[in-house]
Amino acid sequence: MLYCLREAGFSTRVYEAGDGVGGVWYWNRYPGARCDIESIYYNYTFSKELYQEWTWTSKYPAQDEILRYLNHVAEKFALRRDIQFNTRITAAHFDEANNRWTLQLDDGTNVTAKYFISGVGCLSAANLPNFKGLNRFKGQWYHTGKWPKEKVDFTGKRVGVIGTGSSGVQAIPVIAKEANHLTVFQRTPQYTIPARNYGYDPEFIKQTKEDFEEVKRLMRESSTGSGLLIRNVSALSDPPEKRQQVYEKAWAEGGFALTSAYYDLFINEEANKTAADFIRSKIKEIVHNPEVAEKLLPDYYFGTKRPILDTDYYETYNRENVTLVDVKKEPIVEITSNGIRTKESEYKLDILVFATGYDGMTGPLFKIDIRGKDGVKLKEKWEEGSKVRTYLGLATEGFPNFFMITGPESPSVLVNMPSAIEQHVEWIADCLQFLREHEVETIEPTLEVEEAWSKHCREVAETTLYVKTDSWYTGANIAGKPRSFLIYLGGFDNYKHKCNEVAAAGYDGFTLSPIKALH
Ligand code: NA7
Repeated sequence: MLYCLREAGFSTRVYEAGDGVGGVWYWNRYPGARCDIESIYYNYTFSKELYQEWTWTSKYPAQDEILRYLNHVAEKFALRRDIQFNTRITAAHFDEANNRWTLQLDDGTNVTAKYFISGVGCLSAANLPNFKGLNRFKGQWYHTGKWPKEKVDFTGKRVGVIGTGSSGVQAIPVIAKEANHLTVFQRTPQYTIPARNYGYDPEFIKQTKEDFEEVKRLMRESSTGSGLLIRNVSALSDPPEKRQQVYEKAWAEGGFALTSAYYDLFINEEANKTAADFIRSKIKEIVHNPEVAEKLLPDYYFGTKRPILDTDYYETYNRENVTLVDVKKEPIVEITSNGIRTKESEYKLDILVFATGYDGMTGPLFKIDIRGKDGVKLKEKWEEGSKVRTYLGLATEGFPNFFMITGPESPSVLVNMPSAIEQHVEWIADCLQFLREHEVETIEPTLEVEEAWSKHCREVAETTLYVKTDSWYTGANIAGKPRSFLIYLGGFDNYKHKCNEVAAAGYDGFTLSPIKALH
């Protein structure tokens, strides 16, 4: 965003809570952290030169490699000079008297801006469940999303991990190899698929760089925003033996081959069951102890919590130094000075890892006291009637000149994030140039288009199985959070087309107030 706005001649300042760039890849330094989108699609496409000069080492690179890439980008485009690090924005209020945003920084100073653009991400507000007694714990404890820069040494330690989402599933096998003993506290068992990561060979990289235009086209024009193509075949049209072969091949290939094997896995219960049964059979095959395997069997619709890619996750439960505790059957009562006490026992721990996820989508925005016209708080607007309402996930009525990169009700986390980010960034940059050229003072969507977009988002979500499962996509992982499906599921290509149409029609659905109207 900074690069685009600078290129367009806008005076731009970025505020960042961390002491470096990288966002999610800056904070998530936990052991085993890596991307689960193929690296050749997990980068920017705005610069061909950047694509040619950066070489990924493997299909799913680890966190430190992605962070190096983002630092390289910051360096190459001299971005740091306009970023103020170690600074959190605590409040952002729109002042109607002069149509400006006042941003309050945590160092006590204020800044004024015509436009306020949020790049806070979808998963940056860590969820630390309110367990009784954490303050008494004598050991060290960490949240995966706020991992320290210094290496945490698990050698010889008794470690507890709470949570088995993407973060827990990545961390657990790595910690198990180092720790004296690992106890995993699982609330919901997950479906995870082997990543089968491998190092890229130079010939493949050379070819990919030559194919940059095609990579860019797939990232910008496909329904997933990446090279992952969903097969246009129903899981129910193949006879069971054929389907089994398809799943076996996808399992052997690893990655999201299985999720994209049939187009109806996430919309049809029967189709979904075929994939869910297949993965459950794999769990029973891999895990030697049948009682442990039983605890690991998920029973919700496959894929309706974020599908996970792992390296040796289920295999880890065959290790002698790993214990699995099912906290639905044996709830955590409290954290003691020595560990965790459940209804049935006390587990002595030296280190406790919270892999308990995030207050997704709206959480990062609500950490800032955002107030629009008439002093209305964004949180209050979106909690009224339990309804988040945005237009295209880019803007919201009553909050003029405020834009969200990958905001709620955009495709964001359910497509390739770098593609989603670039598309929003370019749309916003184009919009700001249009406003400047047409001497527009403020822009905000009408209530009518916003209501229609939110309704459309909900209707699309309701045609899928996603809405039938409690997950962070629906807000169900946070106590008291209103339920609404916060992501647009209609496909990145369709979504982008809609955004482009709106722009081409002179920002149809937005109210544009001319500068002269002020005088
Ligand atoms: P997730 O996917 O939200 O996983 C969080 C995990 O923590 C999940 O297993 C939760 O169980 C568990 N959890 C949360 N609160 C508790 C409490 N109070 N007690 C026990 N267990 C709890 O977060 P991740 O960081 O793993 O991944 C986030 C995203 O990053 C992921 O979707 C990818 O897009 C990348 P639950 O399932 O809610 O029962």
